[in-house]
Amino acid sequence: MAPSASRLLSALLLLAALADVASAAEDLLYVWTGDDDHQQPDFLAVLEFNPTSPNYGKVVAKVDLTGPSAFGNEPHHITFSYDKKTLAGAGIFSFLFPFSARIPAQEQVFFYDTSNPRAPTFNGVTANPLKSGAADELYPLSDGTFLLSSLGTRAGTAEGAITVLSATGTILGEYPLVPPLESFDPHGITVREDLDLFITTDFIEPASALSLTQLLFGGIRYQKTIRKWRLSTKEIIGTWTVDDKAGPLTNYFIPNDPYGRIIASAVNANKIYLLDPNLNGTLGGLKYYTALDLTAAGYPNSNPHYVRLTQDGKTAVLTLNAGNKVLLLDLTNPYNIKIKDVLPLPNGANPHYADIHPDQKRVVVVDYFLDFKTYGIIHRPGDKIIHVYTFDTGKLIPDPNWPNPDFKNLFPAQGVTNPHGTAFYASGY
Ligand SMILES: [Ca+2]
Repeated sequence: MAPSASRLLSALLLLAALADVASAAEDLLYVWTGDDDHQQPDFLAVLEFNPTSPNYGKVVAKVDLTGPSAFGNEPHHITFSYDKKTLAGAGIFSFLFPFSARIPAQEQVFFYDTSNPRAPTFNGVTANPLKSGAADELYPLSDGTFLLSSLGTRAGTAEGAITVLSATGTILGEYPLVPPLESFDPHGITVREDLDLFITTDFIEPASALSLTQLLFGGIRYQKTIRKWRLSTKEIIGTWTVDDKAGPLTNYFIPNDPYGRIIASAVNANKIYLLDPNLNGTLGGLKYYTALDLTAAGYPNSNPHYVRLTQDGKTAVLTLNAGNKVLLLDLTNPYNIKIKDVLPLPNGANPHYADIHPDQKRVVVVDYFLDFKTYGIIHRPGDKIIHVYTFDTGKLIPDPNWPNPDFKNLFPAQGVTNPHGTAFYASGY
């Protein structure tokens, strides 16, 4: 063999060896889970997510919270830090526990050490924002910090906050310094560091859904505002006012879109919006457009919740929480989103959270939203099943190897448990 061919062969063998390492890389699904009757600790479940493993969908680890704040948090959303060595999870009910006098001020955010991804640990690292309650979504920034959205104050009234947290639970700031006068109840967060922007959606005023205070509101107070922030200064620099009582829940920058446009779901308006942030005046103003009207499309009162985009920005998966469906969407023209496929779930499934795996072929859908029980008037307990669908064929197809773990009975010692937010630990992508 000529020397050049020999070198080529060596290089190919090395590449093959590296490919083997990549295929052996970790592929795990973390599920932030609440104990339904609040009698056992809330916990993090780790499920095998490698589709070639005989243990695909089985429990790899279960890590309970410990300490006085371990109970009744109603685990909501979680995310990894940028380096994936820390997982931060928010408890949307943690702020209620001063009323129940379990402890004077329950911690609201919990940090797991994920240095060993198959055996994460909880070492008691927590955070408790001073100004805000109803802790909701977290977003990791490249400097190692997190942005946390909180829907309301410590009393559950309007004027939530965005809190900046370190990976060790230190509160680095609570924003904005001067809140908007009304309707500031942030839920969804989407960030483009390259544009120095982040966007938040004002969903509902939490107190309007609580038993103690709901009569003052006459029903759930859905908000109608979406905020444009400068990331570096954490200032609100613009506001979209969308349909009255729209209830914007989640929002995502279209990946790499030169116009910086955003897709947002509006629960009560039953619509998907396209938002134009008016970068350099490119499109002529801070405008929004109805990109998909679900009522007009034949899905009235369906409550769109999580909309997740593929990395090419051309496809999205959407959960209909009240409509009990999962939709596959074509975003080729983001001003006129088309429904490509509809996957019906049983009545009462209540799909809420969804996330697309980095492989861009599988989507996780979690059937649970919130069950306020005696605390309030939102009762969407779902069937507590986690689904996996493939969608790369243009259809939503249940993954035949995924065992559809049912959190009603997956952990018998806890009784019923409620899976909410998930996060992928997927190396090699
Ligand atoms: Ca229990």
